[in-house]
Amino acid sequence: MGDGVVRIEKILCVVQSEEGSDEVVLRRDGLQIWPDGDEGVGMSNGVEVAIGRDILFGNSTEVAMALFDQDAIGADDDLGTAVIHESEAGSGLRTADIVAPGSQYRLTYKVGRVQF
Ligand SMILES: [Ca+2]
Ligand SMILES: [Ca+2]
Repeated sequence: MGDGVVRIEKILCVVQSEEGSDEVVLRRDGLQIWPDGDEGVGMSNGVEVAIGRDILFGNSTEVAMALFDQDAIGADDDLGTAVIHESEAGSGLRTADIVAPGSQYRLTYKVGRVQF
């Protein structure tokens, strides 16, 4: 088991997917990582929101952060995924774009090692 951890610092909405605002949630392996409640965070063009979640790599060498827009009717929209690698540890603050047809978001994160 690895000791890698990724800290998701913030997310920027570059291009929102729908009119008004998107209702954004982040998931890993189908489990919601952010935000805490059921309601997605309202985001529109140019809005950046702090996240501050630490996610352990565990037995994997990568973490896939999946972005969804919640919709009141029908299934949530898959807005794409950012794959973060444990090998990025120690390289400081990084960004990853999450792009889908019609939307773009940017995650800021850093990868480190758990130390006791
Ligand atoms: Ca939608
Ligand atoms: Ca929506």
